[in-house]
Amino acid sequence: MAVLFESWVQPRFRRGNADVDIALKRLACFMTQGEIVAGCLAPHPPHLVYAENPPQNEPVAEGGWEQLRWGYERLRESLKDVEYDAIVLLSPHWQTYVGTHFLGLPNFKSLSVDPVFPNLFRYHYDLNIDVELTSLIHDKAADAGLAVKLMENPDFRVDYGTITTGHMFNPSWDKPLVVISSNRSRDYYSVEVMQEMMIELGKVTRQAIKESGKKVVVLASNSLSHRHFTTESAIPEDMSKEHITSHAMHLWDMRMIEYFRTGQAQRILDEMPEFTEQAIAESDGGGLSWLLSTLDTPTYPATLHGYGTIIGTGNAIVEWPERQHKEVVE
Ligand code: 2X7
Ligand code: FE2
Repeated sequence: MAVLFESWVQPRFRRGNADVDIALKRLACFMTQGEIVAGCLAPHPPHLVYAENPPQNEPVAEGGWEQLRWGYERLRESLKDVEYDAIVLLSPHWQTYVGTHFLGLPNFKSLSVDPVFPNLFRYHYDLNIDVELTSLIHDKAADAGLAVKLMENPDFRVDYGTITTGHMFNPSWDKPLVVISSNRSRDYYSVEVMQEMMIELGKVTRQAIKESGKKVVVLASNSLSHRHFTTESAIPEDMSKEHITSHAMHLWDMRMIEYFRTGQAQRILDEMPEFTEQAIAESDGGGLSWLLSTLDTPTYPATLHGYGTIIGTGNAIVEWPERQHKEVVE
């Protein structure tokens, strides 16, 4: 398309001027290149959906976890006037041990039940997939030497991490998704190996989005510190029982948030092994490393929309407004 645009416009305006030539090339690229409009950390404890009482979820709650739900409200508000075509999401609860998988059919519809909290989350979902963008990312990842697979079983049950983040980010479900599994390379190898693979996956995701010509939001669906309480209170939404599991977990969460808010993504990547191991963090699924890589390791400050604990785990809702930090295309 860029080539077509250039061939149409050049004879009309060019007149042998090199500056005009370069300007036209840039314009042609901007017209056709896809972009990431925002990258977000968008955690998925099912408690958030439970507390919202949407019609799709069977259990009924008396509210709860408002700090985080208001955080999601602020994130949605921040993006309400931003145009985009698709949401690309990596969930740590779709766990694949041989490579990275992608939902590969146009639609998935069924009931998603949280195996640990079936009392809170029984959600009837009906979600659409951007198969074109999925295939582009999948093929690029394969070309880069990553093990990948398209999930084309129509009866496949989508995990609650994908559904919760999908619902809290966009309750109307009116945008197609690209859903990426969490390759458990951390379990077989180490945080370092996992992160190397996720950084590569992030790079090819960014490249594929640019080539697609689409505007996209990328979401890493994970908590920060991830040590749960071992028992649930009689009323799950009783907020007098909710707090971080330990001071050490709090310190790790605040350290990560400080890096988010001061544009220190490289430091997060550098400290990922210690963070993941000491805070039992849900970054073990690779989502956070992948997200930062899709954003080209940002040096600008992210916006913290909310922080709160859920059954003792630490959760931050964070937005990197990538649309305000576009690189100049040569
Ligand atoms: O998946 C989760 C989670 N990440 C954190 C807290 C509670 C439940 O589920
Ligand atoms: Fe989780």
